[in-house]
Amino acid sequence: MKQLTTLALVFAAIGWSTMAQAIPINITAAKLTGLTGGSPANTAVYRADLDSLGIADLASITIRDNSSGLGGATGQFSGFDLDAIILSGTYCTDAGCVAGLTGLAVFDYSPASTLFTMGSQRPPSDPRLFGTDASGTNVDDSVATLGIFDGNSTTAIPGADGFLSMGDNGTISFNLTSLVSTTDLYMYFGEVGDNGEVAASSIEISDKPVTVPAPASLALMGLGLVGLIAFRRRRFG
Ligand SMILES: [Ca+2]
Ligand SMILES: [Ca+2]
Ligand SMILES: [Ca+2]
Repeated sequence: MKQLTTLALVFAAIGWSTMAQAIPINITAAKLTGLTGGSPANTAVYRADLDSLGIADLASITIRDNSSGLGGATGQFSGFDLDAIILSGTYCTDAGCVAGLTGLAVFDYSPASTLFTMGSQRPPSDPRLFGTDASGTNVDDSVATLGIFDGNSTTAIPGADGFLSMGDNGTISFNLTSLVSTTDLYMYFGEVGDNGEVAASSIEISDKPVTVPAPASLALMGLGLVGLIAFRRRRFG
């Protein structure tokens, strides 16, 4: 019995240790005055002060849509419409100021560093969300241009351009290409349409990259947990 417990603990430990050890911090963002974007220009810009949050070096940023099907358009435009996300040492109080900034070159929008989990579409659904590639599962940055506040705030096709619609409950994580000191650092991001979808979303930063646990790690951890549960049931009835 003791050997069984040890084995279960070892499996559980291996499972946990191979998963991401990130310590995410939920952050709040302030809406700036004015709007920016392409044509029409209705991108609302938000600012988060990343200094003094307990993370010295920033490794990843995660945004989750949790607008629960409320606000904004349907189909391929469902959910949070991300125009751009940048990091800068410059403090801005209005959207126009942010649109003129050149953000730090630490983003890579390819699937290697940008992990997108699409949310669901509200009917009538389209084959894929706006701003995604042909597979529908990754960002197409030639459309979304996530480094530039240039979104056209329209659902007309043609016309819509320059943003990614994440779908209801969609998630996007950016693993930065190098660590960034959070001293005097600001994050700015834009929501196309300024139609309330950003208010319910959550934003996390972490000093560790975000990883998708490999199925083998999860299976191993599951095996360990099952072992522990079996042991506890036997022992405690
Ligand atoms: Ca939307
Ligand atoms: Ca853009
Ligand atoms: Ca929107």
